[in-house]
Amino acid sequence: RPNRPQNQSGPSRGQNPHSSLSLSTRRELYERDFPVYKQPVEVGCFSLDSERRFFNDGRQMRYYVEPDRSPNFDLRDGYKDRFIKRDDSVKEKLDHMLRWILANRSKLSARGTTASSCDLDIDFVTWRGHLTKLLTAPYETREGWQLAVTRFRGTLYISEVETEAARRDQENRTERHEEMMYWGYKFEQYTCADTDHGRPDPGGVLNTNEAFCTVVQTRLADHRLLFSGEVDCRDKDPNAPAAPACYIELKTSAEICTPKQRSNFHRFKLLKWWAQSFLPGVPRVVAGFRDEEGVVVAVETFPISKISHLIKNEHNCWKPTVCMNFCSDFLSFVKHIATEDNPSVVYLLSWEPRRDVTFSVHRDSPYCFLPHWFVEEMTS
Ligand code: 0WD
Ligand code: CA
Repeated sequence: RPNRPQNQSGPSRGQNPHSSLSLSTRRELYERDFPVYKQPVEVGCFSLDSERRFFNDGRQMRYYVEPDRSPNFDLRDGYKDRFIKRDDSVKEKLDHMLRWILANRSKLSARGTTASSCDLDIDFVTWRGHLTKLLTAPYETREGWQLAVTRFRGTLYISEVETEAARRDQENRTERHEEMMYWGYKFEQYTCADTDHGRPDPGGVLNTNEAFCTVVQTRLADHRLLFSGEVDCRDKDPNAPAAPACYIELKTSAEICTPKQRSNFHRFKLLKWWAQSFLPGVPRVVAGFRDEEGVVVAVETFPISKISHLIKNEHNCWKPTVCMNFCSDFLSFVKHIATEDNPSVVYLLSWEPRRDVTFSVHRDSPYCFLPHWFVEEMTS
């Protein structure tokens, strides 16, 4: 069954020939050999400044400064008075990536390599975060997703649509939860400097509009991928290996006090951490373990290549091969259903835990996400 849409009972036909075509997320269907996943190559990067303006360069890169093993960082410091929060009601969709593509079109080898051809030599363009959701879907029991797909000049663009449930959760967040979302960013401020010789400045203003994003190219089975992900910082040693091998992902997590907490950490948190960093080839996660008061009591490095060994003792645990094979089959499914090449057509793929992935087709609808400036520039 290589790379065919999976369906327990085989494709069946309703009134619309595709309306009952669906894709299962059942784990046992994806337990086969690990698919080909080419070493991701960084083809560029971009930065978003304190006002969320795009720059086609690495000006927002930060440098990791190793803290003490138990540094007692107070993650609550500055939440009330030195915090500028990105407006998450602004839906940016793929816009920053599309800007990067327009600025770097010549780097993305054109099919046939004639100067006039502007088709990208790529099957899928998306955010890394969307692919993370695909990798973890066979193990996800709480949150579903909706992904909008448009085929344009042979390339499939994938952009997330916020689900109703996610919007409700966002509106109903408690003050405690709001503050805890700040803790992850505060840990970054305690451990990152702006230059390779600089020191972190935990007394400064923390602005979550700022971001440094890597753009990588790779291949999963027969899918050529171009995606971008936000990178927290890099190794400050100028002799460190080239990107993405010099990058470091920073995380915070509740300190682990009981065997039950350790098991949950392995089964749920390490899955998300592994999927997110494995995709762009980021080799390590530095984790700050914090207590209930938001004080970092321990710092530990997790090499991504060791995570799958760490979890092998857990009963009924997640498997990297299931994640990658599901993602690969999902992308095959998308290629199969999203056939009309048209920037104003959206194939909406919807998934809820314990259900199959289903889809619907929308023409000139509010789901359209490729902006006119992109379509026009790519067509001219
Ligand atoms: O739905 C999304 N994920 C969208 C992301 C929609 C539109 C834009 N973006 C972009 C932003 O430009 C942002 O800079 O997301 C970028 C990050 O993308 P990603 O790397 O693909 O996302 P993900 O892997 O989910 O998150 C990486 C980090 C997070 O760090 P942690 O350690 O918590 O995983 O990016 C941050 C967050 O710090 N982040 C975001 N930043 C801005 N907008 C967003 C977001 N929607 N989601 C996560
Ligand atoms: Ca992070």
